[in-house]
Amino acid sequence: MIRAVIFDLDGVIVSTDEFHFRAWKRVADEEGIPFTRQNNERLRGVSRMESLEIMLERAARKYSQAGKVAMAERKNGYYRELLKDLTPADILPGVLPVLDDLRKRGIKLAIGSSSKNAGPILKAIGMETAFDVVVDGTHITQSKPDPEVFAKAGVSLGVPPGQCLVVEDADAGVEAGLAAGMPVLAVGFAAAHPNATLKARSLAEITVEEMLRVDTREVS
Ligand code: B16
Ligand code: MG
Repeated sequence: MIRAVIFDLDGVIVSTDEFHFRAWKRVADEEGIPFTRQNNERLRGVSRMESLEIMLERAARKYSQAGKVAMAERKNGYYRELLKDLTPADILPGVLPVLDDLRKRGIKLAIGSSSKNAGPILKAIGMETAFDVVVDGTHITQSKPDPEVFAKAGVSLGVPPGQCLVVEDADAGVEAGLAAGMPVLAVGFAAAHPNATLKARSLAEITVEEMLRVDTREVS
């Protein structure tokens, strides 16, 4: 039986995944590094510095550690500029009705995000009190696909892993949820992941009954 749902933030609750892409693209263009939307898919769910390393795989030159840190900070500055325009209108389709329905059924709600910007993002979309627990990039040492973020959220909620459903838009996040021993609903890009427990194009295209019907015995 599912007693809690742990939502990824970027790309599941809010469309900030597009802002991440635009900020990385701006840095890549400045550095003359080829970077496409398809390249960007591998950055979903992984930390800022790991994202940078993936982007630099196509760079023609090597960068010093200090140069990399400066580049990651530059990207975050561009990203924070884009976040200034964030409003509740950026909440993705289906999110509010699903949260409302889950809450009415007594299901606990959490955020499990790799982002260090999760606090300001939740505030900008008016959802800073919508979740019982928020675990984000400021609370973890290992980013997805490591299970740390979801394991911590489960412990804070006081719900065993097999009774927490993870909702993710990233392959790395699907793997993190499964590694934490939790069933995973994959949405968007991640819906192509072969090991996802449930799949949907978005939260607007799945019912809460379908989400809660997941057979937790299949998850080890
Ligand atoms: P920041 P999520 C992740 O958030 C993003 O998907 C990923 O693209 C980003 O690199 C990571 O957060 C770190 O974000 O630079 O804001 O700390 O999808 O796990 O909610
Ligand atoms: Mg995400």
